Amino acid sequence: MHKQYFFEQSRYDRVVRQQNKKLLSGNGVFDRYKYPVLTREHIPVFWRYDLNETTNPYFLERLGVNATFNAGAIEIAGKYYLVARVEGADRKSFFAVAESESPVEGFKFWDYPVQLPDTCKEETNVYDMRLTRHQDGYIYGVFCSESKDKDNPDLAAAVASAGIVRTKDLKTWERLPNLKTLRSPQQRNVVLHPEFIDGKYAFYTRPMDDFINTGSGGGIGFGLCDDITNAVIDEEIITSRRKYHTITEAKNGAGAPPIRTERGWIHIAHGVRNTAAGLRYVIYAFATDLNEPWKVIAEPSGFMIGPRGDERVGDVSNVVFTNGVIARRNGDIFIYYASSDTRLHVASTTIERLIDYVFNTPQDPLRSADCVAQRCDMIRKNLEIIKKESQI
Ligand code: M1P
Repeated sequence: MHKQYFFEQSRYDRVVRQQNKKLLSGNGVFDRYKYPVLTREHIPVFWRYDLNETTNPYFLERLGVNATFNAGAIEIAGKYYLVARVEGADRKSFFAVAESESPVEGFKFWDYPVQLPDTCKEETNVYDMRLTRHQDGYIYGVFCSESKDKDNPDLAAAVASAGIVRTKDLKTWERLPNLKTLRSPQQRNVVLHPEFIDGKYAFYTRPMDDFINTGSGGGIGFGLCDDITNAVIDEEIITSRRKYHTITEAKNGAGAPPIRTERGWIHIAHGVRNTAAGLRYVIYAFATDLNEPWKVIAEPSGFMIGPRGDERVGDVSNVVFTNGVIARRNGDIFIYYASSDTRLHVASTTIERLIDYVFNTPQDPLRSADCVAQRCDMIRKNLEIIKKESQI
């Protein structure tokens, strides 16, 4: 073996053994961690280098990896699994399972990436899998299936639709036909709801007029289909709506499947606004009714997680994005979020804190004058408390 192999391997070993640390700078809603849970340094050496000294005498990297990000997440029998988006140096993304005994550190990729059944010949790229443990007994993966738009002469024109796979063990994947939404030409950020609604499968969708712009799509959609093996949605209704001059003005999209709580379904989603520096992606939360999960019942103002520090820098800067959450039975919540389409982090909270955040944080009053009045109201009450305490 080339001596450089041992150097690369020990660097990899160091990265996967690195212990993570909860940072103390939390805002009460969630805590960040010091190190990302997946980076391109987590990619095994034997995925990148040809280790045969005859065919690779200079130990050159043959198949580079650019980034590991946007991961679906699931806990199975006390272990934590991330189905990450791995982007090769060739720009194509694929899925790979990383496993750990801990939700915040020690994730190691399995020996081989996921080889999805190649049933969709026009598909060029796949990414952003959401994992749903469904009432029907399967674990579903819903992801973006991207193809060249053959009707558009622009070389970059693409079509996004929702691919669907299912599995019981993350090892054997059955590919089902892509979701068809009869009234929306393109779809990305589609998530399967974990329970049947009136005996039907329910999807959170993101109707879009074209590949980048949501256009007339009013926000996160919701639609029902009878048969998951030939999933067709006719009507989509809008749940969390995009609003002018808010964090969702340009786009929004569902994250992981919603978390069932006694107060309602809690959704952790992403919102996008435009700026002079380009699109800015943040993570926000809202709740919907337990029986009618398309009806928004609480929507705290602003974002929950915004890109901070090093998170702001990467291939697509100023982005935080989530498509994976693990909600443990003991009330611990782990939110896996990627920064700047480059690496994957974890944030932790608890179900009690999340419920308090979603249901008791005031709503966005949508106008500066009302926002300042809202803040002044809290300041006035706080100053009274401070005054009273200081007199004791
Ligand atoms: O580059 C930021 C994100 O852009 C897309 O999200 P959306 O469809 O809301 O614009 C996705 O391609 C996502 O993968 C990416 O992180």
